[in-house]
Amino acid sequence: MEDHIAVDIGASSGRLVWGRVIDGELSLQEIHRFANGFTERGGHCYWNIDYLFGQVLIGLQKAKQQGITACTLGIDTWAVDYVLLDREGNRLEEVYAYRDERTRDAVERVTSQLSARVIYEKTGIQFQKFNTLFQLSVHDPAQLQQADKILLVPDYLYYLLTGRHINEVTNASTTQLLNLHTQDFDEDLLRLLSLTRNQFAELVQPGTVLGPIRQTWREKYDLPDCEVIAVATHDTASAVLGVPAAEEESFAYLSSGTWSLIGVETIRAIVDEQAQTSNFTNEWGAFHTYRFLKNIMGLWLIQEVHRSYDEQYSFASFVEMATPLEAFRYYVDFTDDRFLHPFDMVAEIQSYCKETGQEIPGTPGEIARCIFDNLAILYALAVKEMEAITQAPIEVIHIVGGGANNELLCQWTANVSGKKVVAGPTESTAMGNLLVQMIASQKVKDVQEGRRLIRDSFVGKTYLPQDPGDQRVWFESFTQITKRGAGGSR
Ligand code: LFR
Repeated sequence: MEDHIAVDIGASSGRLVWGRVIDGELSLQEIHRFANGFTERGGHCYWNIDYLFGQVLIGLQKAKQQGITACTLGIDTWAVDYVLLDREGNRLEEVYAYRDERTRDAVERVTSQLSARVIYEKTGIQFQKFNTLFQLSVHDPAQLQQADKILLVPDYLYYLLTGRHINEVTNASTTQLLNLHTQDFDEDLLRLLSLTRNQFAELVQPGTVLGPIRQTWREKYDLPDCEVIAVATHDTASAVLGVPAAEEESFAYLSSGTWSLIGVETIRAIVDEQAQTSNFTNEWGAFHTYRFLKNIMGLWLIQEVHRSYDEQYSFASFVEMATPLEAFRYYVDFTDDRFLHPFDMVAEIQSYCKETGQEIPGTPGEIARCIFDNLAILYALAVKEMEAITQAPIEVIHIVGGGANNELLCQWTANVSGKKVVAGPTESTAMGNLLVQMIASQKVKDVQEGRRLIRDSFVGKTYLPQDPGDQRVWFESFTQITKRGAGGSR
């Protein structure tokens, strides 16, 4: 099959992208784009999963209208959020969004039953209160007992489309329930949640062919003839596949979207104490790799600031306003949970500066500058930590995703880290999704060949470190003011 469609749904928007190889280059065309976001009801945050599935069907209809009659299809979304199904395949509950406050104390409660060290050695996953492990630990136990199957969001969309139950591994690893040694769900963690292995589905690898779309959808809507393939269904796993790095390059990636995921690709998980205290995670990647990475707050900060200012300023104008301003006037630890879902992001940043005895950023430009400077410093610290833990120097940071368009952030990431930065492609997630489809349908041999195809298809922008000023002072001030221990507070 020559045509491939990537369904890529992030926390703030989703898209269907049509990919083909034309004259040795990967050509992408967006077929359909839609908004996403969680809504708050009765003090909780939920995704509108029926709407999202409806948008997938609309996108596929449009694909047919644009002349795609047969194609392969893959789906990726954000991680950790789950759907409970009864025996008949009906959803038992709305889908909680990971920023919901219900897991406030869940990490403490779970780790008082099984130590953090033991959980980390088993799973290699960074402790974040929204991981599925913690979400399930506060879910209504009676309802959990009723669940015949527990699927993550892309697994559920695949189920609706094809009728097959799967737990695809890249996303399943973010549950913090997979055991690195057995490569399956961990029995102790399941017991702790009073769940059984058969409440989850078969673990499948990216590249697994799931078959056609259900007859009912094909009859009801005029859809292309799709061969549905489980891709790297965690968007970050797909984004990292889409990094245009060469095999010999010693690189870090920064997948910059709602979150900033900065890390390296490894063959083995690293679960020593340094990795744990530095709060690194080992998410499972496609083709038996791991993403040794750190999950840092991302452009969600600026999206929320945009909301605080009643959506008066565009994203580009935040960058424009921030660019001429002096760097590092404010130090903020944006990994602090207080920035996960504050009522008003601008007010939260201002209170943080006040509480830490700093000047208070007042204008939209100052707020944006404060965000970009501190993200750059967090990235640079993560790179230093990774170099220390893996004992391997990093030559270049590939920034992919929406943040690759932010020239200020790219340049200052280079300045503060002292590393070369290569920015782009912004659509690396869709590209990574498409690559797995192409590998599964034997159009592309392997990831290296796929990354070469991406390099041949688009031009990245290089940022070299400019005279950065006094880096040492920034690092010291950051550490002193934010009282951030080695590796971060989360
Ligand atoms: C990025 C992402 C991150 C994950 C967060 C929550 O979109 O998938 O990798 O930690 O969203 O699911």
